[in-house]
Amino acid sequence: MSLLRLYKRFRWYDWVFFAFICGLTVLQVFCSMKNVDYMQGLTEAIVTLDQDAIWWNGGMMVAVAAGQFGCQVVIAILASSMTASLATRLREEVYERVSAYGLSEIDRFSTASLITRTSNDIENVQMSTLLVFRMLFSAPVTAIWAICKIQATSMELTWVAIVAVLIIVLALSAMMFFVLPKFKISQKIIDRLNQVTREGISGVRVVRAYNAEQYQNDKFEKANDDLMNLNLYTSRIMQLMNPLMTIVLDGASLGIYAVGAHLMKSLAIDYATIVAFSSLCIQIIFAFMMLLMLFVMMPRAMVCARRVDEVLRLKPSIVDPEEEVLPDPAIQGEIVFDHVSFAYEGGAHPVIADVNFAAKQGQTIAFIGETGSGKTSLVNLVARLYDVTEGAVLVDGVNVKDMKQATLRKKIGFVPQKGNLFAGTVRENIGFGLDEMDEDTMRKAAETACASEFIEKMPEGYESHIAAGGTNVSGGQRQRLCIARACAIDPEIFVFDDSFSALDFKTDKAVRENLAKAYPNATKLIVAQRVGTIMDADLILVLSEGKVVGQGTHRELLATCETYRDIALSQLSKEELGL
Ligand code: DGT
Ligand code: MG
Repeated sequence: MSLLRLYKRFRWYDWVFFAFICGLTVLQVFCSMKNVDYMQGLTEAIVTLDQDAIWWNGGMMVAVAAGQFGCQVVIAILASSMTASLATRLREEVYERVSAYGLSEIDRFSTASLITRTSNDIENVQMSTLLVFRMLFSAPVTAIWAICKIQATSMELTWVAIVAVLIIVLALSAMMFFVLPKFKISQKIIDRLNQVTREGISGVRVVRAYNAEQYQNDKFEKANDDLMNLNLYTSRIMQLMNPLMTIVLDGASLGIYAVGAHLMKSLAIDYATIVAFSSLCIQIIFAFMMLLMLFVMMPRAMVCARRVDEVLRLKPSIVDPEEEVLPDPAIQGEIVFDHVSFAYEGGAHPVIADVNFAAKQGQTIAFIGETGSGKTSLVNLVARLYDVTEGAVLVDGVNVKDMKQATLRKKIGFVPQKGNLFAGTVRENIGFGLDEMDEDTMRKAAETACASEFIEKMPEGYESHIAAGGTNVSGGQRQRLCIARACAIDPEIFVFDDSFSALDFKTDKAVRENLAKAYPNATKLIVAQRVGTIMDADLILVLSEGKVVGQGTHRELLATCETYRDIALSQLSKEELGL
């Protein structure tokens, strides 16, 4: 079923190609049957030493063989182009679908599995579809045509053919019984291998630091060995196919000549008929083998198809509304949390419970609280990376669910807690996602983030290369580049999720002052660990286990909120706090 659903991606012209393939298949089988006739004629001619007939039949055999070859070439070209374009379309669609997924859907499949599904699984679907197009039609046509032809010859010889086919069917069914269950689990093992490989490579620093190479290697070897054993098992069984086929074909020929010789003695049949019969018999056995091979290959293709189809059918949970509510252009940078609660999918407890606050344009709102108190989860809701479970998040007076995601995210300069950079130049990273960025915007962004000084010291300045994930710059530099990236879009709202933690106190202060100066009208949401970073905020929310336990300015909180006072006193002296 899943396979058929994937086949819906074939375009109309693919079906025209398919019709051609069917037509050519019939033509090809016709040629091969004609070949047998001419072979029979040739044998007769050789027996009777009829020179003209030898030339005529020999020539015709070459001609029909050429016709058959031509058909096969065209079928192969059509079928490969159909399946290759199907695979391309599927990959494109899967990639687009995965890009549209929210974080919760990606968690559900796991990254490694999504990669196997986009690459290996689609490839399997492609290869087996190719096989289907080339065999599914031609094998039965050949078999039926050949059977009709041999029936007229002799019952005794027909029995030899039937026995040979029965042996093939039985042997292949036994083979299927052993390999099919293995094919079904192979994709899971490939998923695991991918996961271990990814983990080992991306976590290489930690692996080194903990001398865990052997531990990781063992994990890899286990997955690798599992895959090897499975492949060995299936390919050993499949390899039995070749000798088996030779034995059956030779046995059938032998049987036909033996029975034929017997029949010839009683003059019921001539030698040429036996030659033709043996050739037809081989074609029938071959056709059955191909059909059964298809049955062996198809279950694996179906497993792969189901896995691809699963990805395509899972609708992203975060989608654009049918009708967008446009915010009033006069309102900018306003954020309201109206009784917001949020729980992760599968999580037992809400990680955000009944949070209320409102931010006006240009204000700075800060969030502080122990680790795991839900700060990241809270600011993720502003950019609608997850949807709230209860209540509503309003940006510029409109519920974020009623806004197109692109409209919403254009307003927000988001600096995630785990800053990620992409392979490319510094310029490309700062202008990430922008169609174009002029020199001034880039420099202003870099200067605001205090990044210009170290960028200019790099050998090629703004054209210097950044490695994937930003692994060739320091943690603080990475944070500053992420801040610059947010500045470059000149947003209405900034979200800084713990973005100042890797900066020294001086730079931390400088960046905040630059931001206030360069983007005075932008609303700033700041998650911070250091009280010093947020002391001047217009509103501070103190979070504990997802609940707001204090809300107000620094002064107010010092007076009223015990949790805040504890945090503040653990970092600054009484004098510094003015107590
Ligand atoms: P931090 O960054 O260490 O200071 O901590 P917060 O305050 O940013 O905490 P947050 O929002 O990352 O996590 C709050 C709780 O939610 C915590 O108990 C772990 C849980 N949590 C975080 N991310 C996920 C997730 O992706 N899935 C699930 N199921 N739970 C998560
Ligand atoms: Mg966090």
